[in-house]
Amino acid sequence: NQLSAALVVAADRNEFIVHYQPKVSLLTGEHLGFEALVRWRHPELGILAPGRFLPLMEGSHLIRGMTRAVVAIVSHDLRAWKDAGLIPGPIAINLPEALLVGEEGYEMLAGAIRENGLDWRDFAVEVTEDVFINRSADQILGTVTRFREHGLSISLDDFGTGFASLVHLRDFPFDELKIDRSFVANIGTDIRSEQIIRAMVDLSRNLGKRCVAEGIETDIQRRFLLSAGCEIGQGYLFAKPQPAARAGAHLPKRF
Ligand code: G
Ligand code: G
Ligand code: NA
Ligand code: MN
Repeated sequence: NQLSAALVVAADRNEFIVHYQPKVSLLTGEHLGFEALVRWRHPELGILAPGRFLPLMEGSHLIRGMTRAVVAIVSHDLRAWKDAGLIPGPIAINLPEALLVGEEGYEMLAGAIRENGLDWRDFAVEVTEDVFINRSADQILGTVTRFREHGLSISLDDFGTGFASLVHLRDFPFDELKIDRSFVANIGTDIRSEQIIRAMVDLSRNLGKRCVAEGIETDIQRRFLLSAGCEIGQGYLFAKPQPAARAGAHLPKRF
């Protein structure tokens, strides 16, 4: 269709942009880092969310070009923030399956770090559960292990909604588990969602992983998560995903 045709040239036309959403301490509100979230600035339709176009890219090389654009934009913004004495924290890139198998994803980040004088720890990587539809933990272990050897943190995203089984939790060496916002949305109304959140927090703690909750919109949700033992979160309660200029406005400064 028409959207797919326009998508083919979107990367070359610099139509992909990045919004940043902070990860914060649920106790103090302290800024801990960002997640980079891609948007497509479509020439006629305006800014489109990933739900509108990522599905059209699945299994195609286009997602690699898009990710390359995201990494370039994030590297540029990281450089500018660091040069201004700001502390953006690690910026998490959502890496698609296509870039977790083979060398390309690793080389993409390594190249961006080299070219912009950045550090590995300026980045983090998020992997959605869905990579395990087609891949075993084994098949992405090489790339993930190399990232981790540089001290870069790996998150397992959208936990509890997709295809990650307990076997993946056992065999896949990640650092952070992200509780999907569908569970968080039900805090206060659905006791089962609350019990599942408690179990996920306990599971991540027992495995020695950090736990991050997504989609926190209310103080009731924030306080429930803290009481369950989850100490890091993202959501509209703190900040929506925003362009760099606005996202950078409240960053801690180096003295
Ligand atoms: O930005 P939004 O809240 O609409 O994000 C929806 C989903 O799109 C998120 O779950 C996220 O995993 C995915 N997503 C956002 N940015 C990127 C990106 O740069 N690359 C990939 N592969 N997925 C992304
Ligand atoms: O797919 P992933 O979970 O990585 O992306 C997060 C998505 O959730 C983004 O599309 C972002 O815009 C959205 N999001 C972030 N915070 C909130 C929130 O507090 N409430 C809702 N409903 N969506 C959120
Ligand atoms: Na993500
Ligand atoms: Mn997520």
